[in-house]
Amino acid sequence: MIYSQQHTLKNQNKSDRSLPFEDRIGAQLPAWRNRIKSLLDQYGSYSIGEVTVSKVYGGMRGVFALATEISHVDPSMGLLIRGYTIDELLELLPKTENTAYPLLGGLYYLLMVDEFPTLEDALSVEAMWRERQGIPGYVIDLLRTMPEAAHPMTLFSQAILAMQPSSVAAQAYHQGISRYEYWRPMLEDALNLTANLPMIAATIYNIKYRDGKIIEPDPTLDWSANFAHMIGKGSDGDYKELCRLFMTLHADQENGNASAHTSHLVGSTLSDLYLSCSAGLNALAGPLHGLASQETLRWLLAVQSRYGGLPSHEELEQFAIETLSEEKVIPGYGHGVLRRTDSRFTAQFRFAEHYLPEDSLFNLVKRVYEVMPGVLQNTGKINNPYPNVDAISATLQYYYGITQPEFCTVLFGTSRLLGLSAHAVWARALGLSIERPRSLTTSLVEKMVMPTIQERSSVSSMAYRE
Ligand code: NMX
Ligand code: MLT
Repeated sequence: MIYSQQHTLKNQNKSDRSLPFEDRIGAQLPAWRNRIKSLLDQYGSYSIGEVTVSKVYGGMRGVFALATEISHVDPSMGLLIRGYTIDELLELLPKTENTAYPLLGGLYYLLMVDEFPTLEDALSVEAMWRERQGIPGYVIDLLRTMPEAAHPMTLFSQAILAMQPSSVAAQAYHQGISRYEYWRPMLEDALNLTANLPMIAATIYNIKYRDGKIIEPDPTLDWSANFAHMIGKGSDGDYKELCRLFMTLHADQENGNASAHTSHLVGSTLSDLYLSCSAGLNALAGPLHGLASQETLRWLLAVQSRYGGLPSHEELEQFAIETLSEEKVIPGYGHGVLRRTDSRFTAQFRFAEHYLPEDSLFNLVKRVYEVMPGVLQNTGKINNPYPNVDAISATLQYYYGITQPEFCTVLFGTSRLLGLSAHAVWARALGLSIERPRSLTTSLVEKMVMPTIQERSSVSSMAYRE
């Protein structure tokens, strides 16, 4: 335990354990609202960063523009969920007997309630999910009508959008609920939606790659392992462990990454959770974001096919240089915030060393890790030449028979919606504002940075006129 030593498990008894799940969140809100209000009252006009011209044109990289209590990405420590590192989460989150990886019910409890879960808490979330299982038949019919060429991420986003008519929050809003109470029906939607994510993912998999038959969830299995069961892999104990690990690692990544930010933006208009989560998935489906897991696997398979096995270091370097010379990115490498190897990569690497040390694709992943940082460093422009979560995730899935590269992002999204839904509930609980930054034309930017003093002040006042 490194980071969270100061507060490890101390908040395990923060709220009254006899309170229902919703009230454990509700009990914390007055203090949170006061804390943020007094911060704004006293320090609202303090600057905590600078917006430069390169940041405006450079995807707002490095601009602190969002606040969330749920998670934070530290450039060297990596992801911290409620202050806990990936390794701490893997070690400390509750597990059931004979499993080495966490129950996702426990992680969702931590994301939502901000208290470190006991086994009982984790099991209570798993039980709430179990009670809410079931996707409407018309959603399955809709997925079946889609053409074979439809990407599984398109189906995933569509399925969630199609479930929107059942939004409890949308209905409550139309009946006139207070803005400050809106988080309660949002939480209801969050539980209903997240309960069904493994089933939605498995249904997509079964329609696209198996015989189309739907397998009902097994009530004796946990949320992650049920995905394995519903795609016909229920008897593969090691794959169920991988599902638990995968779902733990991909569940959240603060609020500024493209899918979280998209989902947050949509939710800030008071759109319901189905609308904002579907939008978030559309951002995750981009190759610079979650689709990189698919792209990595395709890249690794192309290397294998070129060299008929494990290439030498020199061959691999050559292949990478070719990819770069075609003005493509090396998928699975680089990051907008991290400046070290992603802790989520390392956790999956450890799993592979234990469960599939001889696998040829894993050995290629290893070799890429030896070669790629140097190659990328030599480009002279990359800020982080190390692997991210996607550099290995699809390789592990492939080993267990998920051989369709494009499906891996659906698994990423299945897990990530746990985080996005928790952010959405808390954003409404804290009454965060609708997002509405300003934009400028290049002429205005030029005038702002290259004018005489007199011109500059008139342009600034024009640009900032409300
Ligand atoms: N391969 C080739 N070039 C790269 C790579 C890479 N893996 N990563 C960054 N660069 C380039 C980048 O395109 C930019 O070039 P230019 O100035 O010509 O536009 C330059 O290096 C500086 O970029 P950075 O500031 O290091 O990275 P940035 O924050 O802009 O982008 C990523 C972050 C993740 C989008 C970028 O590293 C990338 O495209 N990686 C490959 C795709 C990938 O693995 N994405 C998954 C990220 C994790 N996830 O799951 O979402
Ligand atoms: C993520 O997990 O969302 C990725 O690492 C992307 C990011 O953080 O920018």
